[in-house]
Amino acid sequence: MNGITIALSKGRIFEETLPLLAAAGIVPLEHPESSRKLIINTNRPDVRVVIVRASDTPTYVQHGAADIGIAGRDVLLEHGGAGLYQPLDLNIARCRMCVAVPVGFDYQQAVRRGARLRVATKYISTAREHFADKGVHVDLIKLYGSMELAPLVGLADAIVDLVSSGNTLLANNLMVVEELMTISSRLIVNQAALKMKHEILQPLIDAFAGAVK
Ligand code: PRT
Ligand code: MG
Repeated sequence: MNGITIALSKGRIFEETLPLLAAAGIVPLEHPESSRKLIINTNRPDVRVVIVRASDTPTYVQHGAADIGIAGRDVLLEHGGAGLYQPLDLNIARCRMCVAVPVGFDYQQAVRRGARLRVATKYISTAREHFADKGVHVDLIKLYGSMELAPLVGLADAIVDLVSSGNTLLANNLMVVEELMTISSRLIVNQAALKMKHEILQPLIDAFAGAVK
């Protein structure tokens, strides 16, 4: 394609990216929730948007199937970031990555005792590194979603998950016992595309930079 392809996930990232795109003069012609289309044209004939799963965004950009994309720091840490240029923290889709346990579970005591914790998470690499740094022995259990359920049914002692309002933890009688990091979404750019399509991409990156809150 002569123009550029932007990879976005639907939901919070798509919604929070709309104002940034608008600042760059780009308006998608359809909404992914209502149209169900995976390739969405914009008001600019040289710019299109592809709708991908949030955790797949870095893969599309790494392989050049999309020139540019927006992905959470959580997703980028798990992906590793190979082949990606990450020029901007867009400060959108903000949350915190936390360790949470059932209310009443004495996490500090379990850690002090040197007990082997069973931790369920989607974020295996990030969790492994976190507990290794603390010298805590863990058995990591990979899940793809609804981590909050795992401690409630005895699959795990703790979870590593994202928390924004805290309502999901509250509704499931869980509480945060540790914060690993704050999370926001970053602009990611295919390194080859940045050179080949510099004339289209650089003004877009500049417009995004100017619009970041
Ligand atoms: O939903 P899907 O399985 O397709 O993928 P996804 O969950 O990775 O995508 P999406 O669109 O839900 O999230 C995209 C990105 O948004 C993530 O990669 C994060 O960087 C960011 N983000 C910001 C969040 C949240 N806030 C968030 N609260 N991603 C997920 N959550 C979930 C969290 O996992 C937990 O289940 O929301 C729940 C907690 O929310 P509160 O408000 O109850 O605390
Ligand atoms: Mg989700």
